[in-house]
Amino acid sequence: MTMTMTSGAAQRPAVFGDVDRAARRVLATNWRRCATVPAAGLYPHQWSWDSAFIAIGLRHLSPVRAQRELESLFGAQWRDGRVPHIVFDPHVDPDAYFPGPSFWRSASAPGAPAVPTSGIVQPPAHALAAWLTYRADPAAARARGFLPRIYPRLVAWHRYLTARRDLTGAGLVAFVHPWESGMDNSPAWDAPLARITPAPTGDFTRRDLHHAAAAERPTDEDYGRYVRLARDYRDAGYADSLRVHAFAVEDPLGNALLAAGEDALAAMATELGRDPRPHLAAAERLSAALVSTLYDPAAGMFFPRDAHTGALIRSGSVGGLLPLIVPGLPVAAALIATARGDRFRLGQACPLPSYDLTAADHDPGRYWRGPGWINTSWLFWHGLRLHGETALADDLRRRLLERVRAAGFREYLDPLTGAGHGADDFSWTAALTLDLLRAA
Ligand code: 2M8
Repeated sequence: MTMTMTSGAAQRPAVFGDVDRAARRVLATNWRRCATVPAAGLYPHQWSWDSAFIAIGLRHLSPVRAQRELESLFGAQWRDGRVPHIVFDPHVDPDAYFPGPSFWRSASAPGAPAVPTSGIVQPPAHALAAWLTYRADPAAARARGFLPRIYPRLVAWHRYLTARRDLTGAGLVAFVHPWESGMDNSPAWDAPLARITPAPTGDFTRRDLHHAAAAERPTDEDYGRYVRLARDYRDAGYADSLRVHAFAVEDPLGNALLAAGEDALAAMATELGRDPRPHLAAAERLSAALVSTLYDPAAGMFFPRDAHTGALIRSGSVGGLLPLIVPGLPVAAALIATARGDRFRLGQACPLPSYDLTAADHDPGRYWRGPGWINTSWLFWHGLRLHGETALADDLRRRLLERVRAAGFREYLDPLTGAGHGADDFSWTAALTLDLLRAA
């Protein structure tokens, strides 16, 4: 078990006391009964991988609340094991967010929970988050039976992904919608998306533009394609096959989170007196498949693979560096060298840009096409520590905290100037800041 823990002795420089207080306030304000919304106006429901990152920060404030954050998400798990990317809050106006419950129609899907949800998924950051949450206060977790409750649900979630989403037989999981990757409008998806005919703009009403500037969000054309793909999946009864999914990509970050998650499940199994070996074997299989299928030695990074064509999509997304979170990854040194090079400028650009700084279409203010995000930088920081790169990790942590102190808890930042973009008081920015402030 090689996982690095991020909890432990508080080392909060006094100078960041205000940041700490403000981060706590954001998480308190964004808490709704049993879960945290990513941002009050723009994202008024519970999002899947947001909750994982939020739990990683919440565990320092209230381990029980962090457990509840994950439990409420897994309370909406479908019978086939999928964890929906959005769990809708029935107390919120159904038209506050598009696409809402009436679009996804989960109530008529087989095996969906009573609460309305979407039908797609997001990257599996949950096992890692659950293990870190458990470690924050094992006694409180044991008193609530947290692991016995969450472990089988996490196992079912990973089983859904490995059994239903290995669309090419390569032993890797495919995302079937850009929203599933969490990096919605990444340039990496431009080529596979170009094959999709956008739904006409008259078919839907965007709500995101009520809360954020159009120049910082996906275009209408992107949205039209998102709508088309989600509608086709829904109309196929959320069945998984290459025939249904016109868009299908094997994504480095998603598969890396799954591998790291299997490692976390192994630790949980040991804690529960079960056999950890199947999880360790799964982690090794995933790690080997990642390297043999998605790693490009010439580029020194991973690329997604189009499941329809079998070709790598050679686009410099930060996701291609994030397999660094996989314990024992044999190409860690090459990833770190790439991060320090011109494309990502680790040590200068901060947060790590979501997309290659040298690319002609790098856009420092538009969502996942250039800006830096705290969650992906947190993952890289976690990976640096895992691979013993303490000095680089400490430097990244210090730079991230300085950026947040200057810009506030913004959704994303210009990686060169530090200017904030997107939503304010964004939950995972606040939560992961709290975690960085408490890193031992
Ligand atoms: C963004 O995605 C949603 C759709 O899921 C949207 O644009 O409306 C992404 O940044 C995603 O990674 C994130 O989980 C979500 C909520 O913060 O917002």
